[in-house]
Amino acid sequence: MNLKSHLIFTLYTIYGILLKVMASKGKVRGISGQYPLVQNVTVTEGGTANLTCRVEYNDNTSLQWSNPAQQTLFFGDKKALRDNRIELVRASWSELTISISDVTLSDEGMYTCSLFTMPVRTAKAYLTVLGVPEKPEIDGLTKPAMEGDHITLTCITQGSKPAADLRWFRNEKEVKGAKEVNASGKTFTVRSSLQLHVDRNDDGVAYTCRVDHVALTQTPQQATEVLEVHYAPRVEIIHSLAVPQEGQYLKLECVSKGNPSPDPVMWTKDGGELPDLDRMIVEGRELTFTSLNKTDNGTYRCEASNHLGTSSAEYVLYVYDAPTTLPPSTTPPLHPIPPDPTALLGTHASDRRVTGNRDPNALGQHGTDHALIGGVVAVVVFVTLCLIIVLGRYLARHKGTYLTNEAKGADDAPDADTAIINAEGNHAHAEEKKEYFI
Ligand SMILES: *[C@@H]1O[C@H](CO)[C@@H](O)[C@H](O)[C@H]1NC(C)=O
Ligand SMILES: *[C@@H]1O[C@H](CO)[C@@H](O)[C@H](O)[C@H]1NC(C)=O
Ligand SMILES: *[C@@H]1O[C@H](CO)[C@@H](O)[C@H](O)[C@H]1NC(C)=O
Ligand SMILES: *[C@@H]1O[C@H](CO)[C@@H](O)[C@H](O)[C@H]1NC(C)=O
Ligand SMILES: *[C@@H]1O[C@H](CO)[C@@H](O)[C@H](O)[C@H]1NC(C)=O
Ligand SMILES: CC(=O)N[C@H]1CO[C@H](CO)[C@@H](O)[C@@H]1O
Repeated sequence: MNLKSHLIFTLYTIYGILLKVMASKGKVRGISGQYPLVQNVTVTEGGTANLTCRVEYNDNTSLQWSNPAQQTLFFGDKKALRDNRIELVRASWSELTISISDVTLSDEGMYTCSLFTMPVRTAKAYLTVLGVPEKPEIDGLTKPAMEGDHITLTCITQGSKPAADLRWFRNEKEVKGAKEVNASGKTFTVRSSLQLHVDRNDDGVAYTCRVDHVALTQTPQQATEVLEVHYAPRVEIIHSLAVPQEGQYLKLECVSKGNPSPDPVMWTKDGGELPDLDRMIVEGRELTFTSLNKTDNGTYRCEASNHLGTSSAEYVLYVYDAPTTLPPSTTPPLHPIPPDPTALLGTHASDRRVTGNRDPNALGQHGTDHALIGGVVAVVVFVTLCLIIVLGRYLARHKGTYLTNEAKGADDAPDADTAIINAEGNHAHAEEKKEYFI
């Protein structure tokens, strides 16, 4: 054996191995790539579904689509089933795509793509059809409802697949309902109920039932009902003056709420008819006094009713002296309720702030007046203390003139006393005491 023949043998061996490898590679590739590939499809009822079958490496072997009932739909580019909804989209050596339009729930199922190699290779694609929920309906509303009624609103939507979700909104704000799902054939009937104990606050309130579902991409389906609630009236009197004085103009308004609206309202004085219709004018819900007279004091009552009931409100009028006779501090207090000038000024100030207060004498406002007086008193006390300190220092420096200063101090004493008495909080008493001191 020589080297040459050895070399040639080796080369041939390597060449042979390479050929084998290349051949096997080609073979593996051809077999492994030659199978159909499909994907599951989801489509909304009434829509169009595309079924695509692909083969990566194909030696012109035919492809076929068949339906869940094993009927052949397309064999290559040849239509096999008479159904106008089924059409060919694309047929090539590597792809077979068909489309089903106007899809119904009965089209749902497993579709098969077959590649006619030996043996036949198949791939299965599941076509899911979504059922579109119908527009919801609200049941159980009594119109009008009476205050205190227990009512159950029920919202129903049919035809959803999968089962839809129902949500309730009370004037846009979500409230919780009780959901119940019932299967009917391939679709679902969904029910949601809302129990209400109706009161006057529900009058005019909108209850909306909304359907949430995958098949509703843009506009959600919804239904809305507006509650009408009948309730007995409730009245109150609003007055234009906190401290009515003789000669003034006074307006009393009978504000009534009720459904149906209670109309008209009735005014009485001390349980009888209004005595002086020249000065007491009734217009709609208002009673106006053109010029108050002391003889007008008494209890005024307004009453309103509808078929559900009657309600009334009362206002006690006490006419004070005219403001022109506003007495100076010299007037001695004669009445049990003295027309004290400071008290009058105080209530006047609060009058402007609380026009429309229900309390005729505005007693509730005394708190703020006390706070004001307290503040003033605090300032006075502070200033007085400062003066005492300054005075004390002054006295300490000028010990020589101590006696005369003591006399001066005695002079100042009543002022400081009154200031302290003021601090106690009773102005009228302070003034009385001042009078006694003098
Ligand atoms: C189906 O395929 C056709 C052609 O490729 C395309 O125009 C259509 O939009 C497809 N439809 C769907 C639902 O994918
Ligand atoms: C498939 O068939 C067509 C003619 O029908 C031919 O032109 C093409 O080369 C073939 N392809 C393969 C991969 O055999
Ligand atoms: C396709 O749908 C079927 C049936 O619902 C399921 O078993 C399979 O896993 C799905 N395949 C893919 C790729 O989602
Ligand atoms: C389905 O609805 C019927 C009446 O419509 C009812 O009697 C039944 O209880 C419901 N079933 C379920 C499971 O909710
Ligand atoms: C109040 O009425 C009485 C009798 O009706 C009358 O004499 C008097 O002048 C009236 N006072 C005012 C301020 O109108
Ligand atoms: C109802 C009421 O307050 N009546 C009074 C009206 O005023 C006179 C005196 O001006 C009183 O005697 C009444 O009691």
